[in-house]
Amino acid sequence: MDMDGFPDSLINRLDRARRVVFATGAGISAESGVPTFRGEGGIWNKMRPEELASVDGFMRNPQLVWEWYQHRRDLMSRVEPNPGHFAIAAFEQHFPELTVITQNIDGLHRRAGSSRILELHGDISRNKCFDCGRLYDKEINPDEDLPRCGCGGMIRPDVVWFGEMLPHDVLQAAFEAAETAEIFFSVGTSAVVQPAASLPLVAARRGAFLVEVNLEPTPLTPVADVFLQGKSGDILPRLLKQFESRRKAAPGGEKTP
Ligand code: BV8
Ligand code: ZN
Repeated sequence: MDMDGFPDSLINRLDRARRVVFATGAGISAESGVPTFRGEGGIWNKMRPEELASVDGFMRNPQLVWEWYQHRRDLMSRVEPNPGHFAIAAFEQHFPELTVITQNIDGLHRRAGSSRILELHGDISRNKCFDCGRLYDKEINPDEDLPRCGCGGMIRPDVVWFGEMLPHDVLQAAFEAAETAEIFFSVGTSAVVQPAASLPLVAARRGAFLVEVNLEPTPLTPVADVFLQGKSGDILPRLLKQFESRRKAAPGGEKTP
């Protein structure tokens, strides 16, 4: 164990790594004030996800689904990225290939400065037509008649609901990144929603060093090479700091990727 509590096995690998993946879930945004889905205060403790984050739920009650998304959209427009997001963005300068694969729809990785981001489940700030997929940039007021696209289709949030396929190109890029990663970080996810939950397993099978950063153990923990238990907004900046100070102290100092 190094002085700051991170195992040498991790720091040494980070020192040699070229291809690193950070795969994140709702937990990384919790310290920004965005509620998670499960666990303490999770939004799914109060309602069933199938009612609001599914095609059937939307078709059954589009007004209610829009109210839920408008509420979450308003909340996400008022929050800021936290030190966990910023640390991942800062790690980018140290590796030739750093890919962020996020299940989150809050756009906080982009606002923190990460440049290669794969949004598996879409982005809450975008609306699209249910039928033709055309983006629709006007505000939606759930209290008024819901607008329709020129093709007659209903307008919905541009997010992936349960039972829906993920965007093919994004999912393909995510599996490619997982298959070639030397280090795969799983951060702030309960690791149950598929196909996102398969990515760390694909990476581990291909020989990646698997690091989990989470408040509590998950089904992935037994498979991880290192489990860093705690808040990502605390752990990731400390890991970055230790990694960078180790880099500076090394002969030849800063290593350019
Ligand atoms: C599909 C967007 C197929 C919308 C979301 C039975 C078995 C296996 C799979 C299935 C099954 N039945 C159905 C399925 C498939 C289903 C699925 O996986 N269901 C699960 C529940 C079993 N998946 C799907 O439907 C996917 N599509 O499979 O299509 C298909 C095939 C052919 C043809 C057609 C279709 C689509 C899934 C995407 C759903 N959309 N979000 C919206 O957000 O409104 S899912 C949503 O929930 C998120 O995007 C995310 O993916 C998921 C939540 O998970 P997490 O991010 O992990 O959040 P969670 O709260 O659970 O955990 C937070 C963690 O952080 C906790 O562990 C906590 O301890 C930790 N934490 C908290 N604070 C901190 C912290 N950690 C660190 N620091 C902190 N400060
Ligand atoms: Zn349309």
